[in-house]
Amino acid sequence: MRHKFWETQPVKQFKDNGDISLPEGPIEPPIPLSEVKQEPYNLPNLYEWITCDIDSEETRAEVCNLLTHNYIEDDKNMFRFNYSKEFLRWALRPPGYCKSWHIGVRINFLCVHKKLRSKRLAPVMIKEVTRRVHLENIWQAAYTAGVVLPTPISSCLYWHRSLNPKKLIDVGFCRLGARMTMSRMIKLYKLPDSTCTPGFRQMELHDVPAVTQLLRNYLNQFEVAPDFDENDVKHWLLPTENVVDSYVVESPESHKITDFCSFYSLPSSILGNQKYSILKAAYSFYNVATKTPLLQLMNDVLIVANRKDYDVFNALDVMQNETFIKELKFGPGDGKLYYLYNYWLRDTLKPMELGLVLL
Ligand code: NHW
Ligand code: MG
Repeated sequence: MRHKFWETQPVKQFKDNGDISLPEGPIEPPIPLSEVKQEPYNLPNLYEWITCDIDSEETRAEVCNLLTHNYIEDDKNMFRFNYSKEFLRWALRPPGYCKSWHIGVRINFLCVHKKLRSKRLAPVMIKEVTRRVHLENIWQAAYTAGVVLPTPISSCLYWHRSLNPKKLIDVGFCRLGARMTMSRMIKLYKLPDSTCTPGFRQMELHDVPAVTQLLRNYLNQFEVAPDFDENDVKHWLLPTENVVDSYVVESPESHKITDFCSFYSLPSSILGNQKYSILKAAYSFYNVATKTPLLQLMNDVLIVANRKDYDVFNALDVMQNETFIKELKFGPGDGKLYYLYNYWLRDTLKPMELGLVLL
């Protein structure tokens, strides 16, 4: 398959895959900022660039509305991600973000949506955001997509743990298998009311240094992972109601933080169901177990998510997630592909070699 746009970009091309003569690292070196194109890319007539002010309640609502009606759907178009305004505030304003990277396109009076597909607008938007990132002297990026582009560094799979099997079946998220009844299904996925690990509690502000240490030590072992400092941990992991939730295990004896787990909250709209309109989904984020077995820690997170009324708990097969996925009754779902922009990695990575979760 030809990729008219991606073949012109500094990303690993399919034809070079596995070429051992190429050095790992950046594909194109940085250039002086004065040589980065200073004017925005041209848009077709009647379209104009805008910078979305994510701090403004009104703009946030507009972006939220655009995504709610036009963002990612599953293969069968039964569900569509429904990012909340609070989630967008969190996802789009991490430490080091620049306002100018929140680009939007408007046509006169009308907001961009489904009707503007297949007009080669995506390449211009990607080039424009790349140009603005270059102007901040940043030359690499990581991204994920459901579609195959040149060239994934890894292909991962989503796994789903039913918490509310009745609703999941009602909305068509899963089906009753052969020789399975609703009541057996409900029993199969039933979880206890309270967590079992002593010292398991929600993360608090004063845990930030300890959690940062735990995470840094843990993420070190992966081929691709974020390099979190305390500021990042505070932003990405400190609990925010209905956005992100984190738990620690504080040793009852030493009061040391020995384990950590987290999930983010990303509901989906249920398309065309009479009874339900929203699927409440939790997504496994970063988990570090040094003392508590990971399986037990994750079982406790499932208990918490279930208590908070999530319908399903999702996890990618990244990091050490494979070690609990089967045992904790997750079932397989869609794939998610990971990519790097302007960085050559010789070999494709196994999901377990990835230490990065993107929203
Ligand atoms: S992935 C989610 C992407 N969004 C959705 O799936 C929502 C629903 N779909 C759409 O809105 C998570 C449209 O279908 C989109 C494409 C806008 C996806 N990534 O305008 P045209 C992210 O957000 C290529 C990258 O005609 P369209 C991560 C496609 O292969 N490229 O298509 C985003 C073709 O190029 P080719 C994608 O359907 C990371 C060209 O776009 C893509 O109207 C972005 C066609 O354009 C995708 N998901 O609009 C990269 N989907 O070469 C960041 C299609 O094959 C890179 N395409 O001819 C790093 C930037 C920063 C660098 C800093 C140094
Ligand atoms: Mg387009």
